Amino acid sequence: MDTEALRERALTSLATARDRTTLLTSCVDEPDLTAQHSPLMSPLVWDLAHIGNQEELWLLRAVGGREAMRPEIDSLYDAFEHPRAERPSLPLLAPAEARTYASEVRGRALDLLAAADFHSTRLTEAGFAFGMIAQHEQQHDETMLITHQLRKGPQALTAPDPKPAPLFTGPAEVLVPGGSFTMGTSLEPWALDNERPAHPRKVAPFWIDTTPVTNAAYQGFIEDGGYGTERWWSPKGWAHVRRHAISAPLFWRKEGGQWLRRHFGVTEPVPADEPVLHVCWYEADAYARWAGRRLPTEAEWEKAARFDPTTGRSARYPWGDAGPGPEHANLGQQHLRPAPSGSYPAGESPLGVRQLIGDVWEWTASDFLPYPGFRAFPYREYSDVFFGSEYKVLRGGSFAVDPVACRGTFRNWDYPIRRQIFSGFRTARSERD
Ligand code: AVJ
Ligand code: FE
Repeated sequence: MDTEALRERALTSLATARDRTTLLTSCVDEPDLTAQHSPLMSPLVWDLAHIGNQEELWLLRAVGGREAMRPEIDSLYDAFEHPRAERPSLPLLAPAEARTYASEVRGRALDLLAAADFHSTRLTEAGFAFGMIAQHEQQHDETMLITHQLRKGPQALTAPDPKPAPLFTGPAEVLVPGGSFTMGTSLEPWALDNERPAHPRKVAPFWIDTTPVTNAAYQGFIEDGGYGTERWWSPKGWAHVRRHAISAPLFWRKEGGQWLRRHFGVTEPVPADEPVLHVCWYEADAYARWAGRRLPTEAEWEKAARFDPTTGRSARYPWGDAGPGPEHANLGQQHLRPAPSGSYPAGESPLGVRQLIGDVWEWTASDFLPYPGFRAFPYREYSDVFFGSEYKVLRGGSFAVDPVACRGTFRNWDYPIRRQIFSGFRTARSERD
């Protein structure tokens, strides 16, 4: 993309993010914005001002060289100074002030964008800082959508359901050839530090599910006594589900022999053909073992998503290099749920794997680790401080992820106990098993 196309993309990406932020923070009343709906989450009004504060830090101050607008609020919105559970007791900006602050920052950021030199520094090269800030806002929009899902009370958000897709009748799994492929990227202009650099990675041949594991399949595990059978679980997973008496995905309950779930304020029968949602890594890992399979490694997932055996190269997305359209993937909160497993034929990979992008984040077997040659940029607190064995990698994005923050190389991570996130999974097996 040339400079003016990137500038245009930055402008529309920032505007799309702000429209979504506005939607998520205007569909509930003021007490709902300042309340903490779960100790796992910030009050929505914290996310709102934090979005503005990060934009001020990176665009106005780092790129523009401006003075702090309100230096006294920086520490309130520093995610590392105050854990989420503490945030409601801070002297946060009230909703109206937070909105004004974020929109003043935005006005100045757009002035900068119009004049920014996209070649002068690493931060502005190809518009990176603007793309990073649009992705940051969209990531917090997903976080706010999780807060909405956790919130008690009547439905505040609506969206049309995904179009019903013809029943998927293809094979249940596909064989991905072994050998080296290119993992990560050095070319994608707005790829974040942990996706870089591109490097060769060798993977042994493996089979991977063509579609994400469905609620119906997951119910098979439950009805077979999966939650009560120690041998399906890792030792830590077993201890966790015992200790917290976990016996189904988050938000599920059984009533009169039927599984129901609470979904954005509405109780509904668990939809049999949708990808399972709101499971933790331990549950995904146990299900896979019960099914005689395992979770794919992160490298396997990326090879399945990007490797084209006819060209031998890694594409940006499963369907090729073109950006996601509504025919490819369920992204951007266009719908408030994943589409049935087997949807999006136009988004399948060259080997025929479906829904790798969008619908549900997919747990992988892998810890969150840096690629060889990793360099923290522009700040260590984005990725670097999280590397290690505490976090598991999720790939592919959910229905709540905007296209600007989603690609075949994009990496997400969370604790293996987390399940308020829009997480599901698919399974794999080694060729020789
Ligand atoms: C990449 C989703 C794990 O929300 O903690 C937002 C993204 N980083 N602000 C998170 C992020 C800083 C991050 N995740
Ligand atoms: Fe943040």
